[in-house]
Amino acid sequence: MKRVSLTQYLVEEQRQHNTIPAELRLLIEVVARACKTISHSVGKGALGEVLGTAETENIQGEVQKKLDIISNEILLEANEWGGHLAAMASEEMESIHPIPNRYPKGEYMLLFDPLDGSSNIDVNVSIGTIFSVLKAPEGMAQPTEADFMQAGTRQVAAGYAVYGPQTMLVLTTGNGVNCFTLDREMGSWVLTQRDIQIPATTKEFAINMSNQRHWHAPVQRYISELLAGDTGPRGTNFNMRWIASMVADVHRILNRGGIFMYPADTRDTSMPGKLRLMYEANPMAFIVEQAGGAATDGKQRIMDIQPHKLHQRVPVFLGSRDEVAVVTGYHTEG
Ligand code: P6P
Repeated sequence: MKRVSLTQYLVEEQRQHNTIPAELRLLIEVVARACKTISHSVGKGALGEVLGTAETENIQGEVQKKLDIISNEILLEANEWGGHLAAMASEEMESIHPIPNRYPKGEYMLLFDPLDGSSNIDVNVSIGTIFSVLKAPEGMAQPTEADFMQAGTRQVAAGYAVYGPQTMLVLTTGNGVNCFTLDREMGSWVLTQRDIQIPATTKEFAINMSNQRHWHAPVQRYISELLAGDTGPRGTNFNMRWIASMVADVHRILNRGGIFMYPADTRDTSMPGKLRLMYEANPMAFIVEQAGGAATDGKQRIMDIQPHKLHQRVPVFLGSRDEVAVVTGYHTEG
């Protein structure tokens, strides 16, 4: 197959769909370059003295890994000077990060989880970077958190990099989902999968089973039916995978179908589930829907949720659309 670079793909998309203005193309290329740098750091492991914890906690109250902080810094420094952003927001930072006054400001806002799956860093399991792009409100002066409170349907781009056996970049700007593989020798992203489509049905589910005793009734019922296999109402056997890196689980689902779930449970009346809406659930929901899948919080489309807080959490059910419809149906049945 003729090698198509990320830049060529973005230029051709702009010609065909007029949905990637030059400033957005610059933003995507800068983020992709930052992901290359993160991939390089991640790949060094112990040799780069980047493993282990940083003895600090983030806003989520999670102990930060050295690579969490390194990845966050890489994304901030790469995106500050280009003139394409008005502000950034990160899982690793309590408040938003306005562009310093010494740099020009642009019309986009970038949100990211710089290194998702941190618990896997020190044991050499795939991790990733997730990002979401919103437009800054017209006439915005000094950006505030309120300017970021836009539903997922307002995203103009979303993507993730997965740092696994290959380093891959998965991207949507609203016209399907495309995948690029990092050519480490050339240092370039090469288009390797066009217009990924998630199979509508699946026999594979992803959930952290250790939380089973805490699940609400609809999830209890749904999972017990999957586990009953061909002896139960589903009449067929299901397989289970749980990598505990959302990026890696979603990448598998994009390629072979499946349903990923991180439900709310009886422990967290105030904190519905573990995953964050703005920089995990929304970008992944955009990608999954663009690949023909579905993404709900159990009752409504994730991308329709009106955010109220930058770091708010949301229950997540996403993947093969027919399977998401089953578990959503159990929630709406009550
Ligand atoms: P658990 C990683 O910390 C993460 O945010 C997601 O990437 C992943 O799907 C989930 O949490 C794993 O959670 O409870 O299984 O460790």
